[in-house]
Amino acid sequence: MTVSGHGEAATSPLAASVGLTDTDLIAMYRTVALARAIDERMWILNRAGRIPFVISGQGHEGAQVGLAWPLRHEHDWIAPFYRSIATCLTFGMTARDLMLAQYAKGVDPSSGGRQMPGHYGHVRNHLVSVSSPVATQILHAVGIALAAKIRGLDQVAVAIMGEGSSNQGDVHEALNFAGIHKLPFVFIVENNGYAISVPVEKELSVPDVADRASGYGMPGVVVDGTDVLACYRAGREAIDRARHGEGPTLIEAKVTRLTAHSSDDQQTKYRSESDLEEGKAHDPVPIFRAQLRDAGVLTDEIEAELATGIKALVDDATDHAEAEPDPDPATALDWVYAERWPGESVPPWHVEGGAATGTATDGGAG
Ligand SMILES: Cc1ncc(C[n+]2csc(CCOP(=O)(O)OP(=O)(O)O)c2C)c(N)n1
Ligand SMILES: [Mg+2]
Repeated sequence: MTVSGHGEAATSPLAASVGLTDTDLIAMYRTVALARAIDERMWILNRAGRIPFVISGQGHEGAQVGLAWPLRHEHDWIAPFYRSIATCLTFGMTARDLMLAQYAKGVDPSSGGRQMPGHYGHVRNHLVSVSSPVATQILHAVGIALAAKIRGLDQVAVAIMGEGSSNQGDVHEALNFAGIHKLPFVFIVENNGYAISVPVEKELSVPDVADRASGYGMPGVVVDGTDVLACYRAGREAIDRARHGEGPTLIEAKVTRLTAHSSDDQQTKYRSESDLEEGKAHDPVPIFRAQLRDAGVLTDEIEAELATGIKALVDDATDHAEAEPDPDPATALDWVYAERWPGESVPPWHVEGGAATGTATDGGAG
């Protein structure tokens, strides 16, 4: 089978164990690997002085792809956070979309260059624009879940953040409300053991964020964030529960942060050599790759085809973003507040009549 052989539905025992086909598993791996390649390119561009700031998803990609995979595209909703590169790819954003945001170009679909770097969003793909004050997105997502329930839309809303952010007061209010009203909502915490330089022992008084779920009357699930298929199973179960009116779930994925907090941080100041080495053993990319090779799903031929395709996509996204014009400075204050749009004019970034247009997805279940 080749990557392009989508017509074939070969099913290895590994794929069958999660109710997917080998084609699905290869598409998942491709999204994980594409997210990593885009992320690595961003760091190079930052060091080369081309983009001002990188906040990385490296180490989180496996959990992000597995957990978001069962959602319905352009139907369900995600309120992501700044590390959600692989989540955004899984849910329909393209390499070009992400790179346009990094370069803050006029046609950047996240915000037309108005947002902070890493604050992705996409109208057509139902990705809510990231808010800089951490955890505020959970209230947006719970509000969407409430609206979906009232309107009978069969939609599920997901909020995603780190474990440090999950200590904010907004989270208590949101989970309490979602639990009381049995909303179609899933709360995903990507626990990477740090909130910038603060280690998890100084963030939580309990071993797991998921321990708190019972206080809100919902299941709390801990999942190994390096195990893409375990994340897929946990995500599917929670999303099915939410869609069938059984209420919200809290999923905590244990991940590792392979980079500094951001390109403005130096993590060797507060992390030991052994901590950093240990992190590399929890890198989801080689772990998923080895699992798929052992299962006979990934072959040399497929890997070579994937690698060529991913490099071409990242090169294309970089060249495209480099070539696009910056936003017109005269419009800097336009479309920031609601007074002009949708009432008077429409932002020029991939939006037509309130629904974004855009290109075919690079990642995700398609
Ligand atoms: C309300 C608020 N307080 C502080 C910050 C500064 N800040 C940005 S990211 C971050 C750490 C968040 O840690 P965590 O939630 O564990 O996510 P991680 O970055 O580790 O993925 C902090 C404190 C902020 N953006 N908003
Ligand atoms: Mg963290």
